[in-house]
Amino acid sequence: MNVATSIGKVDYDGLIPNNVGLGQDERVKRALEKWHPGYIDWWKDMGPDGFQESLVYLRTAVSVDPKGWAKFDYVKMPDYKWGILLAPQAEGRTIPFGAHAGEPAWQEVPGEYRAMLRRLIVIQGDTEPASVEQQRHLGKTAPSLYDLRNLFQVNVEEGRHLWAMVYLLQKYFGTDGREEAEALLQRRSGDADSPRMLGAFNEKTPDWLSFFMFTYFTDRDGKMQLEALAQSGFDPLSRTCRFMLTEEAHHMFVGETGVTRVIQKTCEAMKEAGITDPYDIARVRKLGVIDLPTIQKKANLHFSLTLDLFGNEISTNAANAFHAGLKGRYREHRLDDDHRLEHSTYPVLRLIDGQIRNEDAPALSALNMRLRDDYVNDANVGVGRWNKVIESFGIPFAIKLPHVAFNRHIGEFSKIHADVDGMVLSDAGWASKRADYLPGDSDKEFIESLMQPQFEPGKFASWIAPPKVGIDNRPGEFEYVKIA
Ligand code: BYC
Repeated sequence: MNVATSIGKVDYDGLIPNNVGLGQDERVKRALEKWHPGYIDWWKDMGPDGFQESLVYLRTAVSVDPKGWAKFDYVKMPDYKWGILLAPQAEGRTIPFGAHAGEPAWQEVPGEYRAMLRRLIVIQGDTEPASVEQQRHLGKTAPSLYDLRNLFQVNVEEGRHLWAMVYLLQKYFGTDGREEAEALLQRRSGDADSPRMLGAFNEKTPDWLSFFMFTYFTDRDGKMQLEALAQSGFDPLSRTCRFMLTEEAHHMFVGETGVTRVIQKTCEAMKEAGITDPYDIARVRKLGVIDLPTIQKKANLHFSLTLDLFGNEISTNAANAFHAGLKGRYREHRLDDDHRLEHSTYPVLRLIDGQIRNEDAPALSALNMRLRDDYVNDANVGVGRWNKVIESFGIPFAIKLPHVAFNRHIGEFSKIHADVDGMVLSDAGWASKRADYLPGDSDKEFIESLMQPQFEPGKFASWIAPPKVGIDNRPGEFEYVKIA
């Protein structure tokens, strides 16, 4: 049997479902089995708070066939089958970019790039448990069983994505890979001594609107970074990321439709009450829905936090990773250039003499920016769909993504304050306007007051509309979580 056909088959019998032939790889199998109890301990300590005995209607990946890879059933979360699944190996695949473009893709770690590759895998791995930690308390205030189930689906799949990275560390990086795998279970989101590696993953996800914004904006960074890593010349990483992207799509769906449903409910309530001014915030809030300006503030916050995840505007790390053939561009294969970029430039927004201006930079150094630009375009598509909902109610309001210089903590613009249109502000100017742009204490208190659980099948909290269709086509009153 050739590798390409055997790889589609998932071995479900052992402790760790997989399509990587773990049964024949005693060393890695033992390493993962040793790591497993620590993972379960982490899940119980830092995964969803409560609900561990509840039966949750979850999808589990049972194949990597794009037409039918998931099976839906009731599962207790700690019994979820966190498997290791790689997309099928493409026969004859070559390295798509960089100095090694055109050479056969690596099946083993290229020695000269070992440290760089390990760092990329560790950073990617670190975000997965971090997001579960950030969301662990949300179950208690879920606006419906449908949403509760979606939260848990996202959580178990982020857990599986951790497994995906840990597999690569254990299989390809020996002792230091094992140490990194352990450390991934030790760091904690927001911990003063041992925080998660990237800024946005140490922030709080305090309420469900934040959860939807996070899955819309931050999971979309996940999509972009995974797309870039899916191009990797290191074939096992490419194949791992390609399958992760299949799951990631649902997470962004949860975010996009979540925000849509919040907007829908607000607009419906405003219409019913005859409120036409979206800035009549006190009256809108009395209806038990979230006013549109507050939704905009949450979008400003989560979008700007997520932009920080693209790193510095000018990055030698990014240039080196591309040159080495480890991390490509978004949809590298569709781009029509030499895929080496040694002589090309790319326009980058920079801070020049206190002004925000475009400047051409060497394309290799500007790769973080290129990915960020692709991200902003992608993020704008769903925002357009949110605005269609508002428009359909005739309410004069549109959600708008803030300027990339707004509220930044990494890169060029971390040195300045800018408003949502990219106008540079003095410290005093920022201090006086901040509350217009970002959620303040009273916004947080109001949202928190709405976060009351609604666990009756088919019912929804006051501030969110039901979804258009159920998960796995289940009817409205379906009991997505049997709470124990
Ligand atoms: N916070 O050269 P630079 C996801 C550090 S999300 C803290 O510009 P580079 C998910 C940087 O590490 C996707 N530190 O960095 C979503 C470097 O430090 P060293 C996650 C930061 O490497 C939702 C220094 O500053 N995957 O999957 O070009 C739920 C110089 O920076 C930050 C990846 O990110 C920051 N934000 O770019 C669940 C892919 N930014 O090495 C999951 C892998 C930069 O000098 N990671 N620094 O000590 C990468 O490709 C890159 O490391 C980054 C940074 C894009 C993150």
